[in-house]
Amino acid sequence: MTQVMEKTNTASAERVATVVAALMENIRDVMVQHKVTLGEYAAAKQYVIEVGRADEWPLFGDVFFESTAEKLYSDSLGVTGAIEGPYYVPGAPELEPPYVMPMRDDEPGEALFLSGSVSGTDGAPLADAKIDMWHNDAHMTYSNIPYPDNRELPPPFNLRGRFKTDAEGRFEVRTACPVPYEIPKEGPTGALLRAAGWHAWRPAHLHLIITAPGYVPLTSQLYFEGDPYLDSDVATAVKPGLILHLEKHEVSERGLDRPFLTASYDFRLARA
Ligand code: MBD
Ligand code: FE
Repeated sequence: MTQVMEKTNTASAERVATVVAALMENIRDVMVQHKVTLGEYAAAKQYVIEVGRADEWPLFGDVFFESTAEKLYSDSLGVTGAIEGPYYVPGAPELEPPYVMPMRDDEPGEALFLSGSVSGTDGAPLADAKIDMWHNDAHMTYSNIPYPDNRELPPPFNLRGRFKTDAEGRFEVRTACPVPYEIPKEGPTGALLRAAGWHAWRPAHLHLIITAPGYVPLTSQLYFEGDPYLDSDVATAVKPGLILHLEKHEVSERGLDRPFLTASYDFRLARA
């Protein structure tokens, strides 16, 4: 059994010495293998300067490297999680049941009821587990996030909310079903994707952080079957176990005057 990994924002001096040495050696190896020119070195140096100037290191890091660290971490715990990504904002509104995500009266997108449960990896249902969920709107925009194209933002904390499991460890929340998401392309991260010939899409996804006393917090994402980007997520963060089956309901029930979707997922948390 591998040792459970720490998630705190630290790195020991010993690890830094080991990992940084390996990193530098690997970069030099690539330079030698590909006979990188001085001009290419200068362009690369300018490129990383631009990433910093555009304040895109959070985006760049989470798109290209977070999934690798996340998989090592989740595997060490025996859980199925996914990357947090760059757009989590703490302090989202605490919802009251029946849970409906904060949204505009005319919020575009199909109504989605996400239901499910939270339990320990041992199967114990977790009552009062906290779920913090956030996702983009139908215009591919996250609330509270300044975009490089200075687009108009939805109201603060739109489609960001916190809710809890009931006494049986179950929950249901209504939201506006997210759509595939193209990461900002105007900045240096987008320029690199273009240069490499890669698209900038993530499949439609919900972000969630689940916490319960005595358990290790779980950061995860949920995706939807049939999404065109499941196999080519720019952030390489899709895991088969996180893809939901969407049930379409044509009849109007639940007080909604239009068709809606339902999906369900059971979260499993490792003991702390
Ligand atoms: C996102 O919404 C996201 O989830 C990731 C990983 C990167 C950029 C935007
Ligand atoms: Fe996201």
